[in-house]
Amino acid sequence: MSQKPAIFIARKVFPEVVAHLGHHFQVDMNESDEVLPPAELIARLQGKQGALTTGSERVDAALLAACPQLKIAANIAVGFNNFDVPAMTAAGVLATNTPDVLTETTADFGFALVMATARRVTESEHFLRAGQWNKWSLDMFAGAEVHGSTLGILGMGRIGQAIARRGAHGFGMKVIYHNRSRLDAALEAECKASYVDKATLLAQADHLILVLPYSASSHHAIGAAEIAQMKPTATLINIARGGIVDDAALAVALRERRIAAAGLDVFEGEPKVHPDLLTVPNVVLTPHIASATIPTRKAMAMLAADNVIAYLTQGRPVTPLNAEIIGAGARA
Ligand code: 8YV
Repeated sequence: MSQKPAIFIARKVFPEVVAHLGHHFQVDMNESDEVLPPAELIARLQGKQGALTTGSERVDAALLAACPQLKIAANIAVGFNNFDVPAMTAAGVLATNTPDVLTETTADFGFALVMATARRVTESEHFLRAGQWNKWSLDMFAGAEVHGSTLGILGMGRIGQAIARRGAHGFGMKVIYHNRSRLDAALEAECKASYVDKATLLAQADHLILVLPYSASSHHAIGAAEIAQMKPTATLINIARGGIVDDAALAVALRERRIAAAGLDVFEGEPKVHPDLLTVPNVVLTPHIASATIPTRKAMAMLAADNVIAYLTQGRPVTPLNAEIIGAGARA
């Protein structure tokens, strides 16, 4: 009997996902769950045909050259800015991500941050825990209105649309959005969202939420100049990727109250957080947990596993990013 192909799981995943993969492959997993330095990742990938990765592992030309047996890297994330997709395509290595399974969960969390930020939930909790609450006052932690306000969405993919539906249908918000391409009329009507240019979005949003992918062109899409165009009463929410916001400029703007508040789930250089963000009170900070429910994280890991199984056993991945390599362009 021929040996099963070998694969590597770069971070610890749920036992049922390991078992599922084990039916088809010899499975090696990074049990420590520490982020492996590139050289160690390369060492662990020797002889492996497939890898399950997360946003913490970079798959680039150097890794691909050093791992000649690798045929697929399946990201356990919808975002894939940790992949150099052109280098993967050139090397004939398949890239996959996990769209759809996290859309509604991530949109829920976007709204959690809108609510927590506008209504000053964590700031007031810190105050209470610190024993500072000794009387009630009319304006105590008075925040911004959510229902009936204007929700601005930058990036109108699946998650942006799910946020728009929540805002329009659940909270009676006016929803405006800006995106590289405009949605078709039927989808705009269903989301009750109106397309505007970026300057209008910045000027009119009471709550601006970022849901666009990170790339060289979205680096610092929100910096000091953009923040200056926002209302002083506005809130800014980033559930997309670190680097889309200039965190240093945001910290200054929050300290000087150029905008009211921010809610951030992602950071430039995370898991490090800009020290100035840690000292301003009007920011809600969470450690990249927008998709973190047990069912969704299991679904994401399972979809990544299914991509590896489907590609290595039948050549037909579920959610490929560079399907054009399949066939003649793929590593043998
Ligand atoms: C992931 C995310 O959990 O899917 C994404 O793009 O940002 C999160 O859902 C994280 O990137 C770990 O891979």
